[in-house]
Amino acid sequence: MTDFSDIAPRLAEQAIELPSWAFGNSGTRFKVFAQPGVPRDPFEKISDAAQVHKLTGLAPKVALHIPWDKVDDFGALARHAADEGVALGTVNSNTFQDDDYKLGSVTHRDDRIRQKAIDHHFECIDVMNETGSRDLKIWLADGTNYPGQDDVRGRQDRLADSLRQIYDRLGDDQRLVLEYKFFEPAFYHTDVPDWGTSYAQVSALGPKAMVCLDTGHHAPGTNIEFIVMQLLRLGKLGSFDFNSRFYADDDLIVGAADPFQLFRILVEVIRGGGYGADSDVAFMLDQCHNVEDKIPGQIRSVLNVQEMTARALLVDRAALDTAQAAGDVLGAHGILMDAFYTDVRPALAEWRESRGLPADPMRAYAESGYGAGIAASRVGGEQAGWGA
Ligand code: PSV
Ligand code: MN
Ligand code: MN
Repeated sequence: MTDFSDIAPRLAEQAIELPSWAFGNSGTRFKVFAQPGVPRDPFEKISDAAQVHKLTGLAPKVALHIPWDKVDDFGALARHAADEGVALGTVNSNTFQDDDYKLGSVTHRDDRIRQKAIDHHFECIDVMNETGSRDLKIWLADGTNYPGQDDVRGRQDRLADSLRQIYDRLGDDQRLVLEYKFFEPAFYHTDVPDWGTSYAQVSALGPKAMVCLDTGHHAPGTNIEFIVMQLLRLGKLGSFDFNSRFYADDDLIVGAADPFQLFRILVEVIRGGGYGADSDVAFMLDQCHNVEDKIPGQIRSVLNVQEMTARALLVDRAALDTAQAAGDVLGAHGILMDAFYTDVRPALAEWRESRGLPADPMRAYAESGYGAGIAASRVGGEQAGWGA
């Protein structure tokens, strides 16, 4: 099997973007549990996210959500991020918390409402111009609840037209990533339900439009790594939203529900050239920490991705190719499983120490006193946006 020392340099190429909303209060439609010390504004969210990077070296960027993270001066927010040792990343639009969008946003039949949704994306691009962000991430709540409620073909055509207008506003170095989700909040049909629809829409737009794959947005049993392979093969995998699901869009800690699935996904990412400094695929988390502490929840998450990345890098590709070519079914399977079952945690702890990072970032955070400090100094933290 491949030796850890062979893959160590490649681990330094890992960068995982954190969602600003992971640091605010969140919950379900049943209850939002307020936690002491949650950020009172976007500046404090960035400061919390920076702790994750400081202790792991894995999370150099923070994604924003507009209008949740709207500030008067985005240049000042970007400078604050730089002072904290991180940068601002993907800008997420929001067309799902306004009464006007009850029946749709960029797919709406009413030109006024559709234009309002398009204008919101223009505003997001203005923010990107100020923050230096590359990616505009579009997740749409658009869909219907009942067969016959609306003409799904017409909605798809309006979606294409709206995306075209948004795409045409992008700068040369900016991208649009279109996220799909098979249901919720719409329950009969969703306007971008699957990778095929997202792929069809972004392909029509051009090279700066890509697909965003959120691991929690698939039906149970879906072979997500196959989708990863296909999108990489087609050159259209723009970004990941990583999280875990047991049932629906649970937004739990990545790698908690099914570490083997995360491993399989990362094997295909590496196989397809989606990992590392030469790749444009953005690794993001899209999670909420409803009942656990948020900063350590994010630390655990990036460590989980790192552990599975290390195991995926350990796959002996040459031996695997040989076994596959020979039709050695169990041999090939065994080579993959050898890598998966390798406990990389001690080697990763040493690797961290060799780079001046704490061997155990979870423990280092607990001992840092940061959590107690923010609990004492911040009163009246803000709602992250979910479950209000
Ligand atoms: C809603 O499903 C969602 O979780 C999407 O995954 C988005 O990426 C996220 O919200 C933030 O808008
Ligand atoms: Mn998502
Ligand atoms: Mn989601």
